[in-house]
Amino acid sequence: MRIDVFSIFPEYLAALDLSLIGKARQDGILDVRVQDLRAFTTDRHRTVDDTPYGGGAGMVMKPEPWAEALSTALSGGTAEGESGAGERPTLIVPSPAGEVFAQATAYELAEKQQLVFACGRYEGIDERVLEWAGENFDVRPMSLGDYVLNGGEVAVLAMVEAIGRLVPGVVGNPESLVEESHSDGLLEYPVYTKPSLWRDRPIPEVLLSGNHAKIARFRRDEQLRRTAERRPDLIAKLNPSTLDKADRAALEALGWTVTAEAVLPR
Ligand code: JB8
Repeated sequence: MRIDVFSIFPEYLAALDLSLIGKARQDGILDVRVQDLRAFTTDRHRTVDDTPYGGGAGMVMKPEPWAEALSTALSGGTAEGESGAGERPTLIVPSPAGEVFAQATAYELAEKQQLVFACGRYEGIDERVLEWAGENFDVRPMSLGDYVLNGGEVAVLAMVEAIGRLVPGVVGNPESLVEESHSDGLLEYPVYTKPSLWRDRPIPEVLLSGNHAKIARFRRDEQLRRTAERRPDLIAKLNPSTLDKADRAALEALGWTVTAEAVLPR
């Protein structure tokens, strides 16, 4: 997978040299290209911003450097070539006004040949850049959640990590991708390691029983319990057909009603 990132703070993206994603780059699985947006300016002061039409606080990113920068992402090669035979690259624009980036989004984007990330700063990028880019890219304004960052860089770090780890070969043991939070619509169960007694705190006894069915049931009940406690919105989204008899009993005990159609608070 090719990943292009444009930012006026390319040093922010240095974290992509590290850990799992850094290793995948070394191994040639991820082709990550970070570029400084200011390299695409033509004036003495390398200007990337200007005042907003219509007035208001702050500055807006000028369209011209963005057009020059994004054009370079349309050449330079992918595994599939660049003849127009393959799919359009996806242009992800971090924005508090974007669609929410979720695990399902990460799975969807992990299938793409090329992702391009445009990191805005100030009050954002001139809207015409997104309209113009639509001629050559599948444009996706994206938000990590309902809070405001100072720019797109931190959001890109999060999205590249969430997507990159789903690309085949990036995570050494792909089984570790199966049993994790959100993959079945529930939060993960709690985990413990040695020592079995630590500062007067034992681990749950069932985990020492060797009874694998009982351990699986304990873990599933813990997933349901903490999801109901912390993320009732996720419980309400469960498909009742994915719930077995013990799941239903656990949810009823937690104050939920399970019908054939839905899971509802009682
Ligand atoms: C200027 O909160 B965010 C976000 C905030 C931003 C820009 C991009 C993303 C650009 N402020 O996701």
